[in-house]
Amino acid sequence: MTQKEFEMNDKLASIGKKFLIPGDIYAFSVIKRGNINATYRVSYTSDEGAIDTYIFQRINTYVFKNPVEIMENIEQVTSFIEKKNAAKVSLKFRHTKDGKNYCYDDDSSFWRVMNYIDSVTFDISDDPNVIVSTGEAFGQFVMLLSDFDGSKLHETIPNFHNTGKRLDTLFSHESIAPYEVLDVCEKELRYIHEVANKARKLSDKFLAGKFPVRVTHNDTKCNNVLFDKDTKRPLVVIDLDTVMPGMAMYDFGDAVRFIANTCHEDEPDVRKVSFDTSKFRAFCKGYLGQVKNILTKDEIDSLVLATFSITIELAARFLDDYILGDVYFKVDYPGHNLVRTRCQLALAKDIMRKYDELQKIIEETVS
Ligand code: GN1
Ligand code: MG
Repeated sequence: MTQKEFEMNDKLASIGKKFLIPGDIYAFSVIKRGNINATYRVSYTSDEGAIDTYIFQRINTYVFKNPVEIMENIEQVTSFIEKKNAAKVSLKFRHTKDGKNYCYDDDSSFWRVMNYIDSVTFDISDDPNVIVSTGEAFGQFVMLLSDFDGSKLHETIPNFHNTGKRLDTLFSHESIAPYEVLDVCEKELRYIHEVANKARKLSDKFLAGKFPVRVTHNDTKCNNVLFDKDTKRPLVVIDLDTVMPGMAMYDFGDAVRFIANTCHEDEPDVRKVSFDTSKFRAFCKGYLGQVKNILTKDEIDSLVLATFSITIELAARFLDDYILGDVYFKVDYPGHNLVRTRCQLALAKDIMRKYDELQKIIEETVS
């Protein structure tokens, strides 16, 4: 072990003690999924020699200003779902001696620990069955929470999917950014300005009370669904940090922006980026199969615009973070947020080109 790994091992061991985990750490590794929190897979050996594995997460408190509220939301949502769905796998958080599902470390960092679920996840999949199943999993999530009283949830990141506000924030930072920074992203900013009114339409309408308020996941990337290794059936939806009241269409849009992209979210070669309509069709089949009788016609009619809007929203968030110097999203190299922006914009342009075709696929799937 390197010095750094030794230190991490000690840190994880001290957190494990707070969550009353018996035995000693046998191995740990960093899980590189997610752009915000730090996640570790940690295995313990008990005195009897058995190995138990857990997920440890340090919550990014720059992003989540009130992590205790997040844990309260998650507790409420997971227990509500568990009651309805008793036989299924569910996320189980460990508790400390004083009964809390989180702890603060000596350096005030915020930690939680949950059971490790033996499973697989997909960042990209060409398997239509996996894509249909991802749609089913997110559709079922909305359905299971359709009678949950959203007013009980904390709005942990206010205006999270308020596209208009996200764009205004970007434009206000643009107005004070140094020339050298603006010079490299001039084209990207120009396109975002061009489409801003279209992209903000749905979230403005939502804020005006014209769409139903649903309990939504708000981060529906396909790698937030755990699948059974053998059957490739979905086991559980994870990453409930951003569960809040919101628009159903944005959950749909966020999911297809990720799963129907022919590339990873941060593909540097934008010529490879396109929106795969057959993947879109497969996701629609799974998702709408679950929710078509719950969503209103107005919501269904807005699914394609939501897909475009959230793609622009993400581009705006990545670009804003690039301009601010990478304070929000984790980056692997300088300019990573600009690469992500360009990838999202290439995708948004392709969604625009295929707009009518996508609208038709929705109509065919619900009929
Ligand atoms: C962040 O860290 P992760 O992957 O769960 C972000 C999402 C973005 C996503 C883009 C709280 O989610 O909104 O869509 O990156 N989460 C937060 O990959 O901002
Ligand atoms: Mg997330």
